[in-house]
Amino acid sequence: MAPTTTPERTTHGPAGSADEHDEQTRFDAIIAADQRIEPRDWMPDKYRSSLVRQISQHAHSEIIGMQPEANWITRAPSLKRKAILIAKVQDEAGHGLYLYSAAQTLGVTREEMTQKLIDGKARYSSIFNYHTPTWADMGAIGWLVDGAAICNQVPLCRASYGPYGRAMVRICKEESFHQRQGFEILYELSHGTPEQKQMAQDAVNRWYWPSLMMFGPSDDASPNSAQSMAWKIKRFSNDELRQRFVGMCVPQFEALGLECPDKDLRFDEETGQWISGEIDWDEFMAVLDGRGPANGERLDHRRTAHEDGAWVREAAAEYARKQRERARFAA
Ligand code: BYC
Repeated sequence: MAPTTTPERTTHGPAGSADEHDEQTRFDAIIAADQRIEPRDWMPDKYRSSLVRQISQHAHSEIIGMQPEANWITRAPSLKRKAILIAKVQDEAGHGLYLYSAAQTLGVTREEMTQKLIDGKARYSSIFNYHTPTWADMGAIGWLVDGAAICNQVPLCRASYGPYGRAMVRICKEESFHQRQGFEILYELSHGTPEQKQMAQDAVNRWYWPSLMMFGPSDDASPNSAQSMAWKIKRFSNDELRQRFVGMCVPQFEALGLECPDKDLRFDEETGQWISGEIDWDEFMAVLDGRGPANGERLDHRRTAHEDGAWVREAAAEYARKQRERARFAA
């Protein structure tokens, strides 16, 4: 596939020059006015690199995130469930592609991003390093993981970088369906036989805490938050969004008839908020360091899929070359 080139930049002067000062002033005014930075606009190098960091990690999460559910496509309990799950996993592939495209507008190539991922040098969401031993895990992923993703991603629809914010609008719409289908799987199980209800409870017990970790480290341990919020990439802090998610889950646990695995969860009358027990940050750090239950197999699988897909990339490149050649002869 054709590599993407760095979009033409509108900087007129060298670093520290009067021109660059004007560009910075213009950039700051766009951010202050809550307008959008577009690919050809001047932007500080650190804004660009921070966006590449976040958007590429987000894209990788969508792609690696296909694996825990793809594992259940052939084993889903009915044809209808299979069809729904296939559609959901395809949606995640689409999300990855929109996000890689958004990152490419910043001058990084798809090949570079993919290479970093398969070399184990790129991050992707911690949540996808856990196993899915039962059908109920499909429900827990849809309800909790997509639920947390929506909570985190709806504010990203207003991210100051245009291509990222616009990609997020469609992604969030699709995530809402995903969340509903997960809830529905769990609702059926929790209103089924005692064994089915127990299966639903066990899956929720497995996924609840890791889904809280999706929001990132606590605010005092989040090195990127302050700058990302000043640039209006992030609109809320990690803890604010995590708190919002916990508040959303409580009535839904009740509707499902399932128990929240957080035994220390309590309602604070003064703030009107649900306060969580302590998150196991050692577990979070271990998963980020590559020592989660499924880190190794997720990367191995991605690497193999990339190698198996080499012929598709070669065929596409050859087809594009022939098209160019034909166009040249025709001209
Ligand atoms: N997992 O300073 P912080 C989906 C890293 S997929 C791994 O707070 P930031 C779905 C962080 O990157 C949706 N790494 O960072 C798909 C940073 O590392 P570097 C996934 C994490 O960026 C299939 C360091 O820790 N969602 O929905 O301000 C099926 C310090 O953190 C995690 C997104 O990708 C983590 N959980 O805030 C079903 C959302 N948390 O780069 C569903 C987009 C933190 O400094 N991303 N790190 O080495 C974001 O919103 C933000 O990047 C985060 C972190 C809130 C995740």
